[in-house]
Amino acid sequence: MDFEDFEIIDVDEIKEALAHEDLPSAVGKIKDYLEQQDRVELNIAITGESGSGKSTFINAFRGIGDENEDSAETGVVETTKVHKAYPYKKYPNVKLWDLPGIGTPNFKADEYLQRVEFQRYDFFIIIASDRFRECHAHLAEEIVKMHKRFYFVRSKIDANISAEKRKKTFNEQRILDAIRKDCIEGLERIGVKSPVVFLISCFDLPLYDFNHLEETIEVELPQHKRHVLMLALPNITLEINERKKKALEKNIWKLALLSAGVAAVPIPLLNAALSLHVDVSILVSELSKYYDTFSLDPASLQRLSDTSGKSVKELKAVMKSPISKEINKEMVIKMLAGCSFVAVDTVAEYFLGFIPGLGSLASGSLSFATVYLTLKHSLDWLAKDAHNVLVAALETPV
Ligand SMILES: Nc1nc2c(ncn2[C@@H]2O[C@H](COP(=O)(O)OP(=O)(O)O)[C@@H](O)[C@H]2O)c(=O)[nH]1
Ligand SMILES: [Mg+2]
Repeated sequence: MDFEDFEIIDVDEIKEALAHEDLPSAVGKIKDYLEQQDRVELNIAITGESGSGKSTFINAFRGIGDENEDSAETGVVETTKVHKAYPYKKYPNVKLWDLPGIGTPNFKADEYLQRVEFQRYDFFIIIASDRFRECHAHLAEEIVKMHKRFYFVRSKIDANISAEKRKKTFNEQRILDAIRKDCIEGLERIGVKSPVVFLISCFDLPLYDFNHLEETIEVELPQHKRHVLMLALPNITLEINERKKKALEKNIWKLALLSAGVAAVPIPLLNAALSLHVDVSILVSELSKYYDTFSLDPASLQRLSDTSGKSVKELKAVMKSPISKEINKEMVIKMLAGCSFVAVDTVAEYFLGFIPGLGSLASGSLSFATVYLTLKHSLDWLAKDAHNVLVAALETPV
């Protein structure tokens, strides 16, 4: 047990949660909170000219290819005039909306926004794949007028780079700067203050500004929406990997209290006299969530293999954690029983200091501490595995 295992704990948050309640009612509240957290709605509108790469962006942002059965259709001539929702599979309340193309001859931004029911969306992503145009300006202006937020994305950067590479004077940074400048000036002309433009290639998201885009959206979202976006997003950069870990860490003490606080089944410990009272299903579902959010599930590994050129076997070879196999009840019970007694004791003692009544729970502080440690270590392991998988995928073959 290292001291750093405690650093993730927001003691004030725990004290605050328990300040006006006895433990059973606090546990009830924590249960509601966790359930609601996963049900938060988030609606993201993706708009831009036809052919700008909206549908491709939607697939990439959902971590799927362009040819899955529920992918947004790409590369086709857009005829549709309706907006269509693409929910995340594991978080169906988080939806990306494919909006009809803008910039058609009679395009009117205000009518367009009414037609796509603009109130629904938490924010808009405007995608341009070429120069900044009048239709972008009109739309951005109108979105702001409706008191909504937009993020301006310039897509297909890879195509610009490879076209310019043919020139003798090729300089990547200069091209990126010029593209950015064109869009920024366009936005400034309509009065946007300090506009930010995100350069992206949907064919290679980790390059360029994707990370910055994701981080900016996250910071600007209300707290309760941040968490679900963070979990839903595919794990595509080392920075996102780290932020996912931080988001999940915050829930560990809540889950431990919940698991130890509800009518739980006794699990005998190897060293006899004591038994734990733990709701194992809470752990099974949380650990499965870790897998999914770190994109370590078979479908995500396959997709990473397709895009990186590394075989699934090569990617799996760098997953070293003891739990990099299937998650089930038996395996969780084994982990709980295998927790070091000394470490559990240290954690229990630490928490007894500010969770009044913990010792009096039927299951007691021992169960709480064991679940806490099991989740904490599993999260550390899986985040590390995911980190290694990303690094392996990025490595160029020798
Ligand atoms: N090179 C490159 N092509 C892209 C990118 N994004 C989309 N495309 C291609 O641009 C075309 C139009 O994309 P699509 O997503 O269907 O555009 P939409 O009409 O806005 O939905 C397709 O052939 C895509 O493969 C990108 O980032 N880089
Ligand atoms: Mg489309």
